[in-house]
Amino acid sequence: MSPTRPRLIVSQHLLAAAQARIARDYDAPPAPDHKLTAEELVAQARAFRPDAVLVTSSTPVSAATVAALPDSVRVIATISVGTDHLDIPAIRARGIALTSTPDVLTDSNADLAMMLILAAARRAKEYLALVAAGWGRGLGMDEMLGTQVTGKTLGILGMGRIGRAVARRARGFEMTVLYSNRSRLAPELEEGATYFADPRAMLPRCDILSLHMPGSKDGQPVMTTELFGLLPRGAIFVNAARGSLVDEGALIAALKDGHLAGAGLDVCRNEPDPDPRLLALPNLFMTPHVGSATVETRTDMCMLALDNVDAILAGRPALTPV
Ligand code: 8YV
Repeated sequence: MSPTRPRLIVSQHLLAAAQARIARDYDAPPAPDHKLTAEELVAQARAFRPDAVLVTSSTPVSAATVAALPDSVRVIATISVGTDHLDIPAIRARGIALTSTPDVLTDSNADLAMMLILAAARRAKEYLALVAAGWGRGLGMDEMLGTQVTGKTLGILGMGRIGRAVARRARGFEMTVLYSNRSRLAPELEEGATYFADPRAMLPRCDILSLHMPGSKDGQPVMTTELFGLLPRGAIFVNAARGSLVDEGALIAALKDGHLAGAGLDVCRNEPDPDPRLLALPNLFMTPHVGSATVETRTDMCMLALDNVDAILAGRPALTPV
């Protein structure tokens, strides 16, 4: 008789390789054809009684959701590095193991942050619009000029794994790197970047500011009118972290009045329906939360989440516990 296979549900369809591994190793219902809401996740969990629940950052797991999960659930594995969609104390209080997928998405996210820096500084949205409209007329010597990136000063708010990966890339562009973080890093992790305990002291020196900190749970923004105001006129602002970090009204005002020359966002507050005022700005280059969206990285994220589930259900320690 074959041993009973562990039971698992997923909040959204995963990459084919991950779905094949699930089909091979688990009892699982067909993957959903849309991202499950928290209510749908709970309904499926109560009907199927899984040992493991795989979610992404698109499916919030609040205290109420945790309370409604059946006793069968032993592990929640989020396919994300961010955990702001999860009520961690509630998960812990129910004795459910929790894992995430750090490290495997660091490079992909840092690559995208560089793309946003370059796109925002070099007016990519306006150039694309011009070319899409047929181009039709050679630009003048002083027309539609962007901001040079090479050699500028980059400020990084949040110098964790991703912030440091952005700093490494910025050095390739001969940039001076400043950072602000809860605590100062060891010199081997700083790699020459200059630490500011108070971001307010760093911002006036930044030609470009990039956010790489976890999302704020209470929705309180880090970037307010006051903080945008501390950046020098003509600065570039980038956020590939979480939309909750930014007061979008303050960002829109700073982009409209030219205090910021441009911005690059991969995230916003009301995903996937951004404030239309953001989308209307010619100097805001935006991507749809795709920091980890490469074949390599999304494959690694799914496989790491499944490795974590395998470990926990086999009584071994998780590879990347939260
Ligand atoms: C994912 C993310 O795209 O890792 C994170 O925190 O936000 C992203 O990598 C996301 O989990 C997919 O919804």
